[in-house]
Formats: sequence, C-alpha cells, structure tokens
Amino acid sequence: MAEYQNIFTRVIVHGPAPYPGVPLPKGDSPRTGAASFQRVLGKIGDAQLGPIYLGWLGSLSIVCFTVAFVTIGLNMWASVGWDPVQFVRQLFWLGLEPPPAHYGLRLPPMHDGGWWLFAGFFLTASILLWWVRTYRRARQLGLGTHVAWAFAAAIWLYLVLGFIRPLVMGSWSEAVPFGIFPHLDWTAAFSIRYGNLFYNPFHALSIVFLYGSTLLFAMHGATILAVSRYGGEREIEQTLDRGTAAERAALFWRWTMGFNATMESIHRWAWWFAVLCPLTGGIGILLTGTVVDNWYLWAVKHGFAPMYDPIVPGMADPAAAAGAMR
Ligand code: 07D
Ligand code: 07D
Repeated sequence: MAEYQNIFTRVIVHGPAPYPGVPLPKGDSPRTGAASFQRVLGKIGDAQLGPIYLGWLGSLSIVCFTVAFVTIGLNMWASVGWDPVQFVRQLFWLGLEPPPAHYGLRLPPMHDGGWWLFAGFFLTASILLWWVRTYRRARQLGLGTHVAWAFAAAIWLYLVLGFIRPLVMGSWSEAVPFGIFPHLDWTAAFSIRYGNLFYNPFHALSIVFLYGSTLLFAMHGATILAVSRYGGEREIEQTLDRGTAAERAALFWRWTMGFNATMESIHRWAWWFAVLCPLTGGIGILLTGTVVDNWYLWAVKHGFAPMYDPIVPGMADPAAAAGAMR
C-alpha cells in the first residue's frame, strides 16, 4: 500500500495515452504541441506535459512580453557599453529607469526614459492580454472566473505602482524602474521618502494577508495530506457529502482551536487572503504622496507613534524640520 510520508508524490497515476482535453468549442484555436509523460514532473504534479492552448491572446501576450524583456535587456547591455562580460557580472545591478521628473507625463527622448515607457507599454499589454486569456479559457471550459479575478488583484497593485499613481502624481518618474536590485532600491527609497511605510496601515494590512496566506496554505495543505489516507483529497465530494476524512479534519481543528473551516470555505479563505494582499497594498501605495506625505507624522497625529521629543528630550524631529520634504 502506498503511504504518504514524503514531500514528493509517491504515486504517479496516468492512463495509457496522453489526454488532449475536452473538445474545444467552435471558433477556438487548435491546441499546440504533442503531449508526453515526464516522470520528474509526475513527482511534483501531473506527469502529462502538454498540449498547451495558445490561441491569439496567448501568442500576442508572449510576443509583447518578449518585446518588453528584450528592450529591457538591450538597454541594460547598452548601459555597460555592450560589454558581454560586464553585462553578465553586473546583471542584477543593471536597470532601465523611468524618465527624470522634469518631463512630467510628457513623452521623453528614447535615451532618457523613452525606452522605459516603451517597455512598460509592452509589459502591461502582455499582462492584460494574459488576463483576458485566463478569463476566456475559464469561460470556455465552463469554469468560474475565480483565477482571473485573483490575477486582477495582482494587476491592480502592478498598475498602481507603475501607471495609476504616476498619473495622479503627474510624473512618470514616480514609477518603478525595471531591474532586479534597482526595483528593490526603489522600494526602500519609497518607504524612506514617505516617512516609513511601516506606519501606513494599508501596508500593515497587506502584510497581514501575505503572512496569513502562508499560514492558511500550510494549515490547509497539511490537513488534507493528513486525512488523505481516508480519501480527504477528494475535497469536493466531501464538501457535499462529509465523509470520515472531513469529519476528522474538522474535529482536529475544533479540538485544537475551537473552530474549523469547511471543505468549501477553506478555499474561500485562501482566495480572499491572497486577493486582499495586493488589493490593500495597492490602496496603501495610491494614498502615499497623494493623500499622505509622511506616514510617520500621520501616525504621530493619529496617536499611534510617539513624537521624537518625549523619547529624546530636546531633540527635534528631523521629518518635521523646516525644509524637510512633506
Ligand atoms: C514565485 C511566481 C514566479 C515568478 C517569478 C518572477 C520576472 C522579472 C525581468 C529583470 C513570487 C519572474 C520575474 C519576469 C525579471 C527583468 C527585466 C512569485 C512567484 C519567479 N517584482 N520584490 C522579486 C517582480 C515589486 C520586492 C523577485 C515583478 C514592487 C522585494 C522577482 C514585479 C515591490 C523582493 C520580482 C515586482 C517589490 C522582490 C522574486 C511587478 C513591492 C525580493 C519574485 C511586475 C511589492 C525578491 C531580487 C517572486 C528578490 C523580489 C519580480 C514588483 C518588492 C525578480 C515581476 C515594485 C522586497 N521581485 N517588487 O518570487 O529576490 O514572486 O528580489 O510588479 O526580495 Mg519584486
Ligand atoms: C508586485 C503584484 C504585481 C505582479 C504582477 C505579476 C510577471 C511575471 C512571469 C515569465 C507582490 C506580473 C508577472 C511580469 C511573468 C514569468 C515566469 C505582488 C505584486 C501583476 N514589507 N513595501 C509590500 C513587507 C518594508 C514597500 C507588500 C514585509 C519596508 C513598498 C507586502 C516587510 C520598506 C511596497 C509587503 C516589509 C517597504 C511594499 C507587497 C518587513 C522597504 C509596495 C504585496 C517584515 C524598506 C507593496 C502597500 C504583494 C505594497 C509592499 C511586505 C517592509 C516598502 C505585504 C513583510 C518598510 C514600496 N510589502 N516594505 O503582493 O503594496 O506584492 O505596499 O519588513 O508597493 Mg513592504
């Protein structure tokens, strides 16, 4: 008998021939590629690889992503004088920056932020096309559109960071640069510039949902693995017809913490936690610099951060000094 004692799947189940999937409705593109079975993939998921449905939305999205990716790469390479060795050595530090502040929302020359706008346009087009694809594929398969709406929550944060907030602030220079460490530098600088993002309650909420998502994911994954010997992985059947697996899982949590989610509701918990992370985060970023200029002073005003003065008598708060950025 197979026992689930390993982090890897021990049992790889597949039929005699690869399954191409249900027939596609009229007007859909054909699926691409021959399907095959891959043992290694079977260890972490389904052993069958392909066929994939590309369609025109998928193909166009990949083209747009490639244009953005190659534009960013070429600009990075140009920034080290087309030296291939330096390109590889400095790759993580290289970046493509948005236009300087004096251009506002005007179109800058290509070498002074224009390539950033160009790449951003194609990256955004690629992400939006991929979103429509997730929506359309779900509909065509007769599914709900939960995946598409969860993805939309992430896209909301992305658009706030690189498009909506810069528009509201009146300058592309507010947006995030492309690059591995440059985008981290931007994140750190943003927090300092606006008086420490830790005092932004929406940043705090976003963290709650980020941490909460990992906790719920661990609790749910562990619970289902723990009752899989009783057929617990047949979650949907057990939603409608609670078997011994569902009963035991529910009892475990009711005994340990007095309350339990159900086979259905745990997935809604997971969905909402994941979605609320970028949703609240996007609200927090949009408020920054538009409604609130300094989160530390905001927190002092609302009584949940102490003033500098009472901590170090006689010391002026640098953020409140005349000439400080507000
Ligand atoms: C595991 C699913 C797979 C996705 C992966 C990411 C690219 C970018 C392209 C250099 C969980 C694919 C990456 C296509 C390469 C070029 C041109 C998802 C998984 C593997 N970040 N960020 C990373 C993005 C922002 C922050 C890593 C994107 C904000 C911090 C990766 C965006 C802020 C840290 C990355 C984005 C911010 C990272 C790993 C868009 C505030 C890290 C991501 C489009 C939210 C971590 C060196 C990961 C790291 C990291 C991508 C936005 C902060 C390169 C695409 C502006 C503090 N970010 N990020 O695993 O190691 O996600 O950085 O908005 O510590 Mg980031
Ligand atoms: C980025 C959504 C967009 C992604 C999309 C995907 C592709 C890939 C893939 C080819 C992630 C596109 C995908 C293109 C193609 C392939 C494979 C989601 C994104 C559409 N923070 N912080 C957050 C913590 C500090 C700062 C959120 C912790 C400091 C800024 C999160 C700490 C400073 C911003 C979070 C901490 C600071 C954030 C992100 C601790 C820096 C944001 C949530 C313990 C010194 C962002 C309101 C998310 C936000 C954000 C966590 C500290 C700055 C909860 C745990 C104080 C500027 N921070 N942070 O889902 O929303 O991101 O803030 O110190 O903008 Mg923070």
